[in-house]
Amino acid sequence: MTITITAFERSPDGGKGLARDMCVRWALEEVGQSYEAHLVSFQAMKEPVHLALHPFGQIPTYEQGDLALFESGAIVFHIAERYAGLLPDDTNIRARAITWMFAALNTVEPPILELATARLLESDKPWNKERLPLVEDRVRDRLKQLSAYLGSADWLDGAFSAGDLMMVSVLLRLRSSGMLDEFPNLAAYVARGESRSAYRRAFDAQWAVYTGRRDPP
Ligand code: GTB
Repeated sequence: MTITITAFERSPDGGKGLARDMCVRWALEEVGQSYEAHLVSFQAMKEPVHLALHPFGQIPTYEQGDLALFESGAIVFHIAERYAGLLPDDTNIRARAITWMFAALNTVEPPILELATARLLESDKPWNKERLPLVEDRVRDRLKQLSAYLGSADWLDGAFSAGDLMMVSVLLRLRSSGMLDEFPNLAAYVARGESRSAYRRAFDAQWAVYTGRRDPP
C-alpha cells in the first residue's frame, strides 16, 4: 500500500530540511519504505480537504490505506513500530528508545521552539532584549544535561534508534544559533545523524522539492 505524506510546497526554511516532513522522510528512508510526497501550499493546508487529515491545518500527515495520521512524533513512532530498523526488539531497550522520542519532543524541543519564537517573532518587542538571554539559557541548560548524558557515546542508548532520529531532528533547529557548537559532543552527534545515508536521501528529496534540483549543497 502506498505511503503518502504531506510537505510544504515551498518550505520557508529555504530547503534546509528543518520542516517536520523531514523526520518522517528520514524515518521512511531508515526502514526502506518508499513514499510519495503530496505538496501543499499554506492556503491549501487550511482548506477542508487538508483539515480532514490534519485538524490543525499543518504538515506533515501520513496516509496508508485507510490510516491517516498527523503529528510528526506519532508518525515516526508508527513507522518505527510497523517496520524494522528504528526500534530494538528487546522490550526494555525499546521502551527506552521510545522514552528518548518523548524526551526529544517534550523536554528538549520546547525551549528550542521558545527560542525560535523569541528570535523570529518577538524581535521587535521592547522586552525582547531582556528576555532573549533567559530563553537562551533555558536551551543551554537542556543542552548541558543532554551533553552530560551522551558523553562520548555515538547514540543515546546503544544502537541508533527512533529516539536518536527525533533528537537529532530537534537539535538541528539550533544549528543557525551556534549554540550546538558550545557542546562539541552534541555537534558531533548531530553531524553523525546527518551523515547517515537515510538522512541524506531524505534531505535530498526535500531539497529537490524546494529547488527543483537534485544537487544539494
Ligand atoms: N506538532 C506538530 C508536528 O510535530 O507534526 C507541528 C507541525 C508543524 O509545526 N507544522 C508546520 C506547519 O505546518 C511546519 S513544520 N506550519 C504551517 C502552519 O501552521 O500554518 C515547522 C517548521 C516551519 C518552518 C521552519 N523553518 O522555516 O525553519 C521550521 C519548522
